[in-house]
Amino acid sequence: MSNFSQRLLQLKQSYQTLLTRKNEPEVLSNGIYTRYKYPVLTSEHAPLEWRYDLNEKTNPFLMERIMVNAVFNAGAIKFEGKYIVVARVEGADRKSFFAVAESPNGIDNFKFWEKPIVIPQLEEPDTNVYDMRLTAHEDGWIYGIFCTERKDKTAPEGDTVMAVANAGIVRTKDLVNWERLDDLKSYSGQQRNVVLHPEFIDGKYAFYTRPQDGFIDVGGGGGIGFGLSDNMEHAEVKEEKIIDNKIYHTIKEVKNGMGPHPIKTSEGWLCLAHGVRNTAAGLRYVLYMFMTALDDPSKVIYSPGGYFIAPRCSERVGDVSNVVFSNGWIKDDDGRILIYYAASDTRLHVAETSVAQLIDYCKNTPQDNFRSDLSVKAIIDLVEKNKQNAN
Ligand code: M1P
Repeated sequence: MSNFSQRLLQLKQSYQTLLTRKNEPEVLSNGIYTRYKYPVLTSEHAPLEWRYDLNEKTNPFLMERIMVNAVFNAGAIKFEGKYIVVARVEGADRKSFFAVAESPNGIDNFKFWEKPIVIPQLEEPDTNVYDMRLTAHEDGWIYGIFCTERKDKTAPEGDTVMAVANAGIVRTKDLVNWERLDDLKSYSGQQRNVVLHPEFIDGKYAFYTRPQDGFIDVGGGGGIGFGLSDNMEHAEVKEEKIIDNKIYHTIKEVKNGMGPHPIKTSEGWLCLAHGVRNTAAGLRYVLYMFMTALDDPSKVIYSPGGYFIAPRCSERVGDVSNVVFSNGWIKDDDGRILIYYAASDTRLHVAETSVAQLIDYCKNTPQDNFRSDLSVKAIIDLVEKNKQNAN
């Protein structure tokens, strides 16, 4: 057997082993959700055909011709009985793109479809695209709202960093063919972490937004906004009401943003979001939750304090360390919820929970009272309650 053939066999075998590896739940969870041991997608899951020229004549060393750097922040949807994620795949060239991967059970055996998604371009092409949120809207379309990033035309000469972020919009019926619609028009600066609500509100399309003055710094903007648009073809949010603000000395002191679209329950809408604070070691991204009223998704009714998921152990390390981020979750008919969260902008993980657990978490976790002495009081109240129960 030639070196080429032997190497190809080894590559195929190791790829197959990775794709068929069974995932394992953690032994003792916090009762709120159960993490799984292995990431569900990594750069190593990218198909060999994307990375290698498999012809011995044109690639005698069987070199990787196109490297994949990371697979992370994924939108998610249950589609035709399969658990589907639309992952952010980042090449070694730092360009992100979207690719569909499917699994029979949502926790392992994820496999990418043959080719990445082709996003049609507008007059001004996207430089970079990422973080697609999927919404199966009651109008019958599946929408993908993603961040489109372009160089800032107002950047002074020599500034090769300044960029402008906005929400790009595509829609599909089959997850294969995607129609590009106009980017979101809003009047509050730049936008990232824009999410489409699955139902009409007052006959209009409802968007969660995250207005920001600059590309990284939200500046005077920030918070999770809520606004309506008459249509999706030329989506325009004229007014944004901030429904969940960033707050001093909390896990969302610097900025925050909606995760996937909220999940409807009999007691309100379950919302998953990310909060960011600054530290001497850089920004720290965690996930947090809140619930909004069933008849008014812009009204927060429960706001458990602190983070819901924070980066742990190996999750803390990656290209952008100390980050967890989620833009996808799936609710099964039996109430099971799978949360797809990415670790440190590098790989994608899953945690399992249920509607009942998340409602209990949102309703019964003490809220943040913004002072150390009040956090101590919450613990002492719990100790007293436990003492009474023991007597
Ligand atoms: O690097 C962490 C995250 O930073 C951005 O999120 P936000 O706009 O809230 O700061 C996004 O680029 C996201 O993709 C990334 O994971």
